[in-house]
Amino acid sequence: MSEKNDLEESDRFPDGTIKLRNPHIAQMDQDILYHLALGSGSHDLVEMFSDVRYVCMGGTPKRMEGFANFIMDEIGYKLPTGTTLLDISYLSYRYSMYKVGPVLCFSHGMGIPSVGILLHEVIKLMYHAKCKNPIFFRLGTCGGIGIEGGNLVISESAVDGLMQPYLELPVLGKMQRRPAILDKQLAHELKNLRFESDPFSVTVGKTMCTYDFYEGQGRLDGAFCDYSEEDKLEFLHKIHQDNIVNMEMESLCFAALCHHAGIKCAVVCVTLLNRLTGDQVSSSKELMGKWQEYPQMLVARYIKQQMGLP
Ligand code: R2B
Ligand code: URA
Repeated sequence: MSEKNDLEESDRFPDGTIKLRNPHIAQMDQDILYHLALGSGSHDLVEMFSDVRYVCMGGTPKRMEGFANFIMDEIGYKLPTGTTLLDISYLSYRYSMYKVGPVLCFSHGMGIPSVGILLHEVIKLMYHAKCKNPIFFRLGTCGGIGIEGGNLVISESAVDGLMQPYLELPVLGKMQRRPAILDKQLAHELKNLRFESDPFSVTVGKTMCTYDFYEGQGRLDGAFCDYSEEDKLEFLHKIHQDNIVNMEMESLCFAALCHHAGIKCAVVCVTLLNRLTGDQVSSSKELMGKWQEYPQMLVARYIKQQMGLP
C-alpha cells in the first residue's frame, strides 16, 4: 500500500486535468455513465462540464437541490429568465445532479457502495469533460462523539469501524486497500472560514466511517442488539480518547477514491446529536433542516473566496 499524504503534480496532467488510472477507458468507443444518465458518445461532455471546478455532494436530492439554489445566490449566477434548475441525471432515477456555473452538485445516497459508484462516474466525468483541478466536497450529517447537535466537523482523516485508515474492497477475490487520505490544509482553510457570529463550532478531527447506522455505530435502538449499554459506552469513550470526533458512512470511500484519482477533497458534516448521550435522532425536522445549511455556508464561503467574489 503506497502512502502519500499530499497530492503530487504527477497525479494530474500539467494543465490540471485528470489522469485516469484505467487504461481501458481510452480504448472504448464511448463510455456510458449509466447511473448519471450521461455518456461520452451521447453527450458533449466537454461543452457541458469543462468549466466545473467544485464538485459538492451530499446524501439527499432535496438537500443538494437546496444547496444548488443557495450557491447560485451566493456566487450571483443567473439562469435564463423563466427557467429553473434542472436535475441533469433525472433519467437515471438514482442520483440527482445540478450544475450552477463552476459548481456541480450531486446527491450520493447512503453508505460506501452508493457514494463509491457515484465517485467512479463523477471522476470519469471530470476526465471526459477535461475539468481542471476540480475540488470535491462532501457536505453531510453525522453523529458527534462528544460534540452536541448543530455543530460542524471537518474530517482531517477517516478510519473504518476497526480504526483502519483505508478502504477495503474485495477485487478479483483479493482484498484491495486504498488509503483514505484527506487534504489537511483544505480542512484548516475551511475551519478558518468560520465567523465569530456563526451559531456553530467547527472541529477538525478524525472521523469513523461505518458500514451501518445502527449496530455499526454501536446504537442500542436498531432491530437487533447483542451488546449492553455499558459495552456501547466503553467503545464510544475509547474511540473518543483515540481522537474520533464523529461517525458517518461515506468519508472513507470519498477520501480513498478522491485521493487515488489525485483530487483534492474535504468532508464537512453537521452533527445531529452527541452519541455519548444518546442514539435516537430526535431534534425537530425544522431545526435539523437549519443545521444542514451550516456545511453549505462554510463551503460556499470557500468557493466564493476561490472565485475572488466578495
Ligand atoms: C450520515 O447520515 C446518513 C445516515 O443517516 C449517512 O449517509 C451518513 O453518512
Ligand atoms: N449520520 C450517521 O451516520 N450517524 C449519526 O448518528 C447521524 C447521522
